[in-house]
Amino acid sequence: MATGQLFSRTTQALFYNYKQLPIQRMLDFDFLCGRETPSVAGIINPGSEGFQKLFFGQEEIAIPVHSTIEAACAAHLTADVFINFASFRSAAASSMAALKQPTIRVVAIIAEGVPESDTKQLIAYARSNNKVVIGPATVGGIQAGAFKIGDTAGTIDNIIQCKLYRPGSVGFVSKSGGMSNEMYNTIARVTDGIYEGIAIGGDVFPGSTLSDHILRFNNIPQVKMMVVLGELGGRDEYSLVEALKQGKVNKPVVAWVSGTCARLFKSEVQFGHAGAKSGGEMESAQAKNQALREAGAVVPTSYEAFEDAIKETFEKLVEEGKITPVKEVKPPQIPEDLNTAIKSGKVRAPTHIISTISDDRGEEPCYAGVPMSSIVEQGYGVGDVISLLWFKRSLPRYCTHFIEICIMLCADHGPCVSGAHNTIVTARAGKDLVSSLVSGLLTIGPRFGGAIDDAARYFKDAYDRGLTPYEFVESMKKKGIRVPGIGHRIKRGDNRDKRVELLQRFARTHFPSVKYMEYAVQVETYTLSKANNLVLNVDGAIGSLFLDLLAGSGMFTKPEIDEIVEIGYLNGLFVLARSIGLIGHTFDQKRLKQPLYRHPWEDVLYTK
Ligand code: Q5B
Repeated sequence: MATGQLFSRTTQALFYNYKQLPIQRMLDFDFLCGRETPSVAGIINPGSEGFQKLFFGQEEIAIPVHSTIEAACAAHLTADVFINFASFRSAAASSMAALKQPTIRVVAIIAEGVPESDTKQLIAYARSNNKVVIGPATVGGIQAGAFKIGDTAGTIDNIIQCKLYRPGSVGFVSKSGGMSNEMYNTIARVTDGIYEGIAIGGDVFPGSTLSDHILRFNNIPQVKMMVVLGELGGRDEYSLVEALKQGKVNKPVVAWVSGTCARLFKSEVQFGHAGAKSGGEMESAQAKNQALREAGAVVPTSYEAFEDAIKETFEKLVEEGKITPVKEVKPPQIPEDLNTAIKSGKVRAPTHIISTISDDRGEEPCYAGVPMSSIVEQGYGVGDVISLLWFKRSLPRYCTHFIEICIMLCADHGPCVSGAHNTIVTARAGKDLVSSLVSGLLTIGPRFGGAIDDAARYFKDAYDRGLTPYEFVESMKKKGIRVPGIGHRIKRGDNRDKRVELLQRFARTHFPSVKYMEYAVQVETYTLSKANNLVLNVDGAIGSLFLDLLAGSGMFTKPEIDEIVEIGYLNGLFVLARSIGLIGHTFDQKRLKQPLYRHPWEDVLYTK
């Protein structure tokens, strides 16, 4: 890099603390300038690692995220600028850590309020190690068409207006970041634009000074003239006065120190920046302007005349042939963010998900249009919530009560059933709640608990087609299919399942019709005549009774019932219910501190 140059079109930075907007603005600026590589090589987000997706033009790129400065520097050896978006509390420590990295050359500190003693240490370390600090309390800086720090120069529209996407001939340095935006605009209007602009920050002790940058600009061949915007307070401008007097600056300098109005106040005034306060006479804007004027800088009589002074200086350099104004180039258009474009009504985008059961966008979530507050205030139960979220309607109380009974009766059936056994073994293997739960749930299927849907399908089909129980069971036998909902490992004709009896009793009392259930009972009578274990089981009872609920409640059309049966909603009742028990078994095992389960050899038939 040429002497004096801080940045180039290949400069890459490490960005400390993930701030989506300034990083995206840097990348948008890169795209506008036609950079080939993104100017942000990596992000340091203490405590997290991975990648952050951002846009580079139209493409999405993944920028590595590192948890420490050391790791980031080791991973990105050519990234020599450190942009520090840490808070004022941690900015000094992280800046010092960055300065100590051999790969880091420039540190920009954005935070305002960094303790002055800390800043002094940073300055001392940077100077003795030939490094540059910009800030604290700065927006940063920009090399037009090459590299931009964070939010410098504001929005893309402003950057385009200020022609910062390509280099001009003016080196600009100011204390204020806000005013630098204003000046980029002014300079773009009356010259061929900025080559480089730096806001040194408004603290009493800036990491680098106005004169540091002016002397640097003086060494950059592309910079033909310099513009300085100082402010009252402090003595920084006098080092520039000295440099001018000593002939260290041989390019025209147009300068203005703002804050001349301070004299209108009777007492000392503190302006926005920590360093901008009317101190003694030497620190006044008037005195500094006069000193700069006497040292050879072009200093207008007022801020209003600043623009003309810049214009005249530029035009003179053009006349003298010292500046050949740069040719205008048309910057590429930055693709607009989808969200912004949608908000402004410019584009429409297809959604990727369609959902009809709940909505969490309003003041309170709604289940099938019913707000949470109504659910609570009107005393809805789990059955009502299920009817809203599964069936998208409020079912009559006897229906939701029936659903709740199903949930309660199927919540558990002891530790020996397939699901509970799996859960217990998993919990004893030291696995967590979710693993233990799902290992039990995964056993639910055609033999265990998951026969409700098939029971409903086959009973409905047989009943609707008018098959006698004999014809139905025998046709199933011919097809080699066990009748879903029939048979149990421990229940028998003379030891019926109490749960089945309870469900039947409830339905006979409350349901308008129990025709499917009665059909299932007739099927059971027939199967029991074949074998004593072929009872109507809990799956068969729920399957057939749910058909009665669907058909008898008057809440569902025939096609809706067909769809519910076809899709298979009803195993959901067993899954939901048994989750309660499986969770209980997990806690039970953990509470009992049960060791790893190993099945006993004696219980295995080893054979060849
Ligand atoms: N046979 C449930 O069988 C079971 C037959 C059949 C025609 C049938 C069996 C079956 C259909 C699926 C079903 C839900 C596997 C059950 C539940 C939840 C639970 C569990 C708990 C809880 C039991 C002996 C003879 C054989 C078979 C014949 C059996 N079932 N014929 N249709 N449905 N049912 N599942 O006792 O001639 O000797 O070859 O698949 O509805 O899971 O508490 O434990 O809450 O946790 O092992 O209640 O019925 O009888 O296989 O030795 O068969 O009966 O063909 O005839 P078993 P197997 P054959 S409720």
